[in-house]
Amino acid sequence: RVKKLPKGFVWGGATAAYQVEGATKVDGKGKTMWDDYLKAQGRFSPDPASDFYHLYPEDIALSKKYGLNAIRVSISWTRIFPNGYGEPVQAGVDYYHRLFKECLDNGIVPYVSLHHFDSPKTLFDDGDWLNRKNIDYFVDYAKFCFEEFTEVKHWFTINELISLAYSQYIQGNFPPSHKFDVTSAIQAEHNELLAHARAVNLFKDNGYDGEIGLIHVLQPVYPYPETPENQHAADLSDAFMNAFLLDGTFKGEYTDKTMKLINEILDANDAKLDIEPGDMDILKKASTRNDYFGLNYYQPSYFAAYDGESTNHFNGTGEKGTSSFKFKGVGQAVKNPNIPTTDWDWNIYPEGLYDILKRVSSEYPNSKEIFITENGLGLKEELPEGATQDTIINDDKRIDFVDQHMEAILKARSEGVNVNGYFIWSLQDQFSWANGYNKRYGLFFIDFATQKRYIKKSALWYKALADTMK
Ligand code: BGP
Repeated sequence: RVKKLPKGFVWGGATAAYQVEGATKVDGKGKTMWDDYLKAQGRFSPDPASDFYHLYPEDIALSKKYGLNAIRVSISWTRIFPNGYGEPVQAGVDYYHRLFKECLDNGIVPYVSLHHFDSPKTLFDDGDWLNRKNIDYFVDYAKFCFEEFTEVKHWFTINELISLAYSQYIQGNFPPSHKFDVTSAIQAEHNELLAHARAVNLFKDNGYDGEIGLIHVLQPVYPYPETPENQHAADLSDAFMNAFLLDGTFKGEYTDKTMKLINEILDANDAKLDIEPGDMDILKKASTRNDYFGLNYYQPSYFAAYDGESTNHFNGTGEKGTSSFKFKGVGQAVKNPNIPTTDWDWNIYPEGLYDILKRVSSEYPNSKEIFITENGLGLKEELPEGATQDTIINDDKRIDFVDQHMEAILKARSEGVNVNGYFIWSLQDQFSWANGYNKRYGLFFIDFATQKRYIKKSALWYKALADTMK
């Protein structure tokens, strides 16, 4: 379907430190909020993950070979500051310099996030983003990175503020596993926005060389079936999942329209949001200073009205049809029978990406330039019997998925949306926070037992499209 990439298109693969690095106990690294949590849960371990800490040269060589020109990585805060603050650990600093050098030497531009779901354990125990002290520590850590890693020219502050807040305090599938704690969720969102805004203001005030933005995952919410009541449920969910964060980031205010919906949710849940004097000035100042916007897109949701108590089941095993989500004062997620879903009940709807791109570009012009920083398809995949290093693993479904989403992106682009890059989630197979090792997304297959890399057919497809830019 997609025949050609625009010249100069950023064509990358995405990773996150904790999902790929492994080596969680070496070189003075401090614990994140995940280490003890995963151990107690006993389902899977963050070691060795994709052993990227040691094998990054292999993955970067593959990236080069298969036509990528960029990579998303994140810095693990606790490799540098084991407790989140204090003296930096040289071994951690050195590792990231080596990694960035390897990328640059191979023509792979690193796009670097400072925070991808891996809060330091000490700060997590002290309230994480709910504790405003955390914001100060984050800004100190950001400042250190901006001044130390001057070879990095493309920064993102925080990855997916909503997923973190929502998974920690609503869905309950990230530590500390609270369910429907609406006060904490909305407060965490606001505080993370502040942390982002302060880091951007610092970056611009100090005139560091490079560009900066943040990453939101956006999930358009459609009513199903289309009735006025269901439309209202969809609007409420949209305010909570998308509009609140987009407003805070690119308008520097929560608009009346958004706050009316948010207040309806807060009232229904006896919840409150605490905005301190000066907060909105910080957001306002940063709102025009982002150089670009990282947009992650996987799926839309379909919502219907609901007036009972909150309950949910998170499908973290890939047993199709087991998820449910009913949120008091918002609505319930429903299945649209016309929309295919994955084994993890994620809706497949490429047009949703087109819709959300058009919306961001018209409603949030301060987003300036957009990169799709994650998009991809999680599948259960196995190494075929008797596979050798030459075996190509067939993932036609993934190719079809990415192709359709690229088509949506290029259509939006042809209509004037300033979208200039795409990072597939994920570069190589890695572990999934709440799903473990059987939900694979990579262009490159990893046999986690041997750490051998194998090529998937999608990598060949990726390369063929890369060649159209030549
Ligand atoms: C995003 C995260 C990634 C990644 C991806 C896939 O929310 O930024 O870290 O995990 O989603 O999600 P999952 O692993 O739950 O399938």
